[in-house]
Amino acid sequence: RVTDDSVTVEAEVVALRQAVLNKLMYEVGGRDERASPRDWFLAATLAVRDRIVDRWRASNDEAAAQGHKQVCYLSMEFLIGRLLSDALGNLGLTDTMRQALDGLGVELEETFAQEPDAALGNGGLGRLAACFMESMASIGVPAIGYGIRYEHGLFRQLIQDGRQREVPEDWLSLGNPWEFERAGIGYDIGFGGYVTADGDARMVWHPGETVRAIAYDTPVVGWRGQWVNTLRLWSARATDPLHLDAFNSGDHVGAQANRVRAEAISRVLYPGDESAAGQELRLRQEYFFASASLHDLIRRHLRLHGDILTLAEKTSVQLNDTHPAIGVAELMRLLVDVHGLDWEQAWEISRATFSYTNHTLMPEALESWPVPLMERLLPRNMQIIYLINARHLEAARAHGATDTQLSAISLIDEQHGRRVRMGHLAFAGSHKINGVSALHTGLMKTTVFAELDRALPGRICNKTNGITFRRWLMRANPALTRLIVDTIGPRVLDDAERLADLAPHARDAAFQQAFARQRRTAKEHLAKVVRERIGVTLNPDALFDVQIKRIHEYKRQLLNILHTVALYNAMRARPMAPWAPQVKIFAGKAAPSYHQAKLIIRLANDVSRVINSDPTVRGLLQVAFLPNYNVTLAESIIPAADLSEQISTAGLEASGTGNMKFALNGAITIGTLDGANVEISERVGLENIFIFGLKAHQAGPMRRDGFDARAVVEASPDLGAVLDAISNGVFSPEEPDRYRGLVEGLLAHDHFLVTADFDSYVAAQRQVMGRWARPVEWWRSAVLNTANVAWFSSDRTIREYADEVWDLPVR
Ligand code: DL6
Repeated sequence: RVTDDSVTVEAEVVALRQAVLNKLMYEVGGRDERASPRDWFLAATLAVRDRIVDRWRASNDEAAAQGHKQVCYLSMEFLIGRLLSDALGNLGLTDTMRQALDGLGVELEETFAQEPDAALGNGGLGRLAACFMESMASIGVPAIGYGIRYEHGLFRQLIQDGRQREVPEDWLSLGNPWEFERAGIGYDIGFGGYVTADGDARMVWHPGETVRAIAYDTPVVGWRGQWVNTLRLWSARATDPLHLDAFNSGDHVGAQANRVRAEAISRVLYPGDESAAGQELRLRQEYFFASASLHDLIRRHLRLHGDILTLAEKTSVQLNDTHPAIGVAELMRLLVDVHGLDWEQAWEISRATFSYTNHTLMPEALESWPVPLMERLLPRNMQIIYLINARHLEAARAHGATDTQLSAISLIDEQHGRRVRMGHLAFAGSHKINGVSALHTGLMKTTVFAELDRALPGRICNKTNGITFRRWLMRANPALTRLIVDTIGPRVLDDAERLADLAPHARDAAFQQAFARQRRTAKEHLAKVVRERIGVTLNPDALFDVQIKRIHEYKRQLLNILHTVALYNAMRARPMAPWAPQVKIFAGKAAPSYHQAKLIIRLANDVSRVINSDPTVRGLLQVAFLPNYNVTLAESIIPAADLSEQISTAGLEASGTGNMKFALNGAITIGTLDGANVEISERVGLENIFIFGLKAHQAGPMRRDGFDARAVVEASPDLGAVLDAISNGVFSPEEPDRYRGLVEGLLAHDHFLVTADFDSYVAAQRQVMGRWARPVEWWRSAVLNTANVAWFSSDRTIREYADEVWDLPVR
């Protein structure tokens, strides 16, 4: 039997090697003796893609034959990262490919490293969409993810003189071997123009401009390759690309103006929206992809089921945040104006089809569009929004709503120059609205959506986020995965709940040592990455304290920096005390126009420069800010982290998903009771997490009413000393006033309660070091984190959506 297996494995290796060579020769056009690493990556990917295509087809055929309901996941962002190792892992072909390439003198890891990190998203929301796509394929939910094929994803971050500089990211510049261009699948999307009523009072929109949406499909292969879904991204093309007359008469640039304008839609993720033109482009992007996706899903539905009236029975459309919310008005337009349904019928189908996920309650992040812009760009959609609103307000009035309540639930905000509230539109047009953690969902009901919840009760539900363990444990941390499988058996690979079987091993000295050894190896690997990137040599025996995420004031990287400075002061004051070595690691990008966040990046870099070059703390404290945080970098950092910083102002982080990735990999969290930290603490136990700070019900009123930050600082000498040092230029001697404004701002309006939580945070950090000094306790807690977070698998989250939101049986 052993012989049979080895023969089969060898045959697979030979077959895959031949497939790679064929791809290299016939598709990449290279010769093996001269092929570059990039050529090998292309050839390997194309060979793997072939193995996915048959299953892809089979999944599509089966879904069609069985008449399965399909989920359409509409998201402006899919932060998918690299795909080759994911696909090989899910197909069970990693070792086969390794051997196939070995025989050609090519290294698998180097081949992986050639793949650009597809950053078609900013952060949590986009990464969640990617995890969900993988989970839907893994548990066999027929799904299509719809988004935009941005030519330039999230900018590449350079750190120059301690400052963030943005340069364009270029993931498509050398081609994308994963995608299939579907030249035959395209829709003309209209903008502008005017609306007329034809004879029988049907409305006809005459757009002033049309842009063609062309589909590009990427297969998303699930665990063990059993099901394959599609990620369909739209690219914009001009319907009228060249004005030949203008070109021939010498205006070579002007002749292409249409093309440039049309193609700008899929040029960049998040065009700067400080200018009116930038805002308009963003709205064009939203409508472009929502409309193209709805055209596409209706076409599919009619092809398979023939009757538009059954749309909601066969299709669920999930709106990932408000970015695709214009789809609510667009589906009504298509049903009423194009397919001739009456309003009530169309509204019922539409509401049964849509559901909406909210990812933030921060007022500045709640999308709204000026009515005049909507009227100009999408005149028919704007009419429809008014009609939806009129009925919506009328129904509430009939149920006794007061004027104040009506103005709170109106789809039009009249207070800020008449704007369409996209969250309200999504809410009114969906049968289910979900938050992404229990705390966040509770806050939705009591804050932003309180009146809507009263007017349209029973729609809000919670779906706590999750992460795919295939990527964030098995692929990112193969050594820990091996240890887990060796300890509790391979069933855990298919059933995350089995992780609980690790709990009895948490006290086992041998297991703890193996766990710690694995961590040590991951830290050595990260130290190498850090040395290569920023030239700092980290001490792998130190505690690695990590905060990696978008830079935002509410996420409070500043609090972490203040603690770093406090620690630095304390170490300098008593250098001979028995300090355990610590490394503070930061990474994250700031939005290009977010000046305060960029200043925080600069401060982290200035602090790092001063501390890393101070001989008094050499070997005790190091600080590293790693540039260009992305999914790939996260995969190197997370397995190496001892301490996971989840320290947002309570009530402001909707969920977080980094917190889950760290806990799964055995890092211990230091965090506030915010977002999913609350549920993590319930599962891992309060003794295995370091919770500090104000709770949401305390922080909310303090933020609203203000508090005396100066008094807080006066009562905390350590904090006072830290702020003085920063304010007086200790970390910016070349420009001593660089951070004076930042500190003064903190004292005048500490909106994110940094000073208020400082002492409590420092006390929690002290507890961390106390536990670190007792390794048996530390590793016990670490193991119990891994053992107790199975519930945060995105497979569980997707099952909940399937069951409670999409009404879709999971096979
Ligand atoms: O739900 C995914 C993710 C949450 O985990 C984060 O807590 C939340 O900040 C993030 N939100 C966004 C941007 N929201 N908007 N708009 O990425 O969503």
